[in-house]
Amino acid sequence: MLYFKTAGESHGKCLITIIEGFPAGVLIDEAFLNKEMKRRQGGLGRGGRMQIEEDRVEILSGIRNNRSLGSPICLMIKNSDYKIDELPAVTKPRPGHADLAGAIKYNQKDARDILERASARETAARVAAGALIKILLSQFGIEVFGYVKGIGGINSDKILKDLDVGKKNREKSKLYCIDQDIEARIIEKIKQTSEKGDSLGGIIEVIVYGLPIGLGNHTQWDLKLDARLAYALMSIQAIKGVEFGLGYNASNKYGSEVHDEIFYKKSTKRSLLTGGFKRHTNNAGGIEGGISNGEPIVARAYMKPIPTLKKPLRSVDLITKEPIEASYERSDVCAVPAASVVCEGMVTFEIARAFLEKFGGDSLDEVKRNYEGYLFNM
Ligand code: EPS
Repeated sequence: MLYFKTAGESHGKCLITIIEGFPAGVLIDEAFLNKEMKRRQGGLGRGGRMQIEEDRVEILSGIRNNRSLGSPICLMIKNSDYKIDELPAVTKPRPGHADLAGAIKYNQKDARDILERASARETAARVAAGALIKILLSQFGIEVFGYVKGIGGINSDKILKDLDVGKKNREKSKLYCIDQDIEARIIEKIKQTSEKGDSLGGIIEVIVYGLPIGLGNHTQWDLKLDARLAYALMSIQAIKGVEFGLGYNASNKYGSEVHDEIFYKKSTKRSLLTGGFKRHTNNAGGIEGGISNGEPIVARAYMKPIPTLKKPLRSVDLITKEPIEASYERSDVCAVPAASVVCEGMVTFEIARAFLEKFGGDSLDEVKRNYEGYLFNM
């Protein structure tokens, strides 16, 4: 079974990712891994830490001569800002962060022991895993594309129709948006928010292209693909909600307005994936009954504003129990663009997990045989 775990603290020596269940024989492009790491470091609104770091992946195991061995893959990202033992205690918990709940749970008076691991720095390790797994999915024509749909309430209603155009627009954008019409307003809002010492959240959309009908499973609650993707996305720091397709909005409409009618046309390349069945709308976001239905999967994650505020909120000192302002060191004003790369990585992982459950094998060739045997040869 495909799985990964991460280890490492924000200001510790390094971050580690161990990936298990990755098939043998996949050619790994190290430069691609580092390109993805760089993307996570970017985007307008990031704070001082990203000027210190240059996140690079070092492959410690599981790959030989650029090919996966089928054994556990260990990836390491060194922290330039390695100073964990010298850092001062944090006794002024930040509302919205893990500081208070974690300190109480672990019986600590210093929330540093909690925040070092709770920090979104950990997402660098997830992006490394996601990048590696993207290479595997690309062997099957599956692409995962994440972008920023909105920040601070300025949201795009543009629907992505052409992936290549989307990629070009995202590449040009400081915010990883695909809609230039909202960019200037968001940039201004980030500037004003920074001056006010505040922070901003936003909305991220992740779309998965090229999936066949049949990933996930309706037979058990924890096998449903939408539930699993929601879990993967909700596990990301600061993500507070997830929806698919029409999402929350479906609850306000008639059934006849929501459900995607079924049509049939065999001929296109897509028939291989769907057996010729197709939809003209995708309100379901590519999943029905917990199973992929052959349409692109469209997931949206809602991110809250980062809790570390230059103009801090009220808090209580963990030791004196006196009222005090929450702690502030430095922070991002807005990390939504970076989080879009993390969302992409987590969706990639969960899709690949479901893919390998259905078509898995020890080597890439075996997975390919299993997959090709399933496709609708029309
Ligand atoms: C992050 C590194 C952190 C923060 C941010 C994400 O670095 P530092 O705490 O040294 O400034 O910039 O973490 C948080 C938003 C958080 O709440 O902990 C990174 O690498 O992405």
